Amino acid sequence: MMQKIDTKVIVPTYNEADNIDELLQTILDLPVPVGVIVVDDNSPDGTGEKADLWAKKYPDQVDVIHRAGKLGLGTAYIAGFKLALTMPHVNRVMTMDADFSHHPRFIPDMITLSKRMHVVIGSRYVPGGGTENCTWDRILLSRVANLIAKTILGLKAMDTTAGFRLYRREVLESIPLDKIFSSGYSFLVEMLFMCQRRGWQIGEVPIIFEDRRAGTTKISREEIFKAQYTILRLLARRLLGRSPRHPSKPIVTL
Ligand SMILES: Nc1nc2c(ncn2[C@@H]2O[C@H](COP(=O)(O)OP(=O)(O)OP(=O)(O)O)[C@@H](O)[C@H]2O)c(=O)[nH]1
Ligand SMILES: [Mg+2]
Repeated sequence: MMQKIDTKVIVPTYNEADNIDELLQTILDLPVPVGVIVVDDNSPDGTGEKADLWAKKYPDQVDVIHRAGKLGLGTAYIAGFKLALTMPHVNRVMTMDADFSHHPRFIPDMITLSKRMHVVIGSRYVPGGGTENCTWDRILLSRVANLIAKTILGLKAMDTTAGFRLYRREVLESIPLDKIFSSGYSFLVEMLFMCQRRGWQIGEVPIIFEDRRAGTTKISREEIFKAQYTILRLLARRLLGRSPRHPSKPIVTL
């Protein structure tokens, strides 16, 4: 009998047709039982239809959410979280990019650490982690965004903008998903901010982040501008808001 799938990986996609088949194959081949929820925003390149074929072939492991158009990374995660939480035996929900920047080979380590930690980050900035083949401007963007999130918002994790994450069910259930303001990339910082304020234990697993294998970037100037706004908004909340519900807990690295 097949092991019950207790981990779902949410993969938001927009024009990832060149990556999606290999990605799903690699995830389903992992030695741990994980399922996938693809959240596709009506990609013009047919990513959604490709994902549908996988869902048809592996109905227990693969689900696809189709949205009408490009509605943003943050809201795609939320749609995936909501579906995952309707599945009773799912007790961990992960997020990762479709472009192999986040390699599925790190998933088992992240699941292992989730036995002790509520939130696990696939992290570039802990010993053993790093980036490969990335251009200097991408590295700089990531470093600056990370430094800002850490200093201005007091986030304690080393990699605060990583989209490769694991949340235990109780974490997602503690967060008012509909009240998250950011719709795009800054969702990641906002989500981590909410996890830390609720006192959830946050751990990091080193990963090597590689530049996307195929396809093109979806980060725009508008996203960067919106992210700056999110940081200011969260800073206001940090300064004016209620104290955290739980005292903060230590960060542990695998
Ligand atoms: N559903 C959905 N997915 C999105 C949207 N924007 C980005 N994505 C997906 O989110 C993931 C991260 O986007 P990327 O463009 O790879 O962003 P990045 O990794 O920061 O930048 P590059 O790798 O340089 O392109 C990828 O799987 C994208 O296909 C969106 O609006 N909707
Ligand atoms: Mg990418």
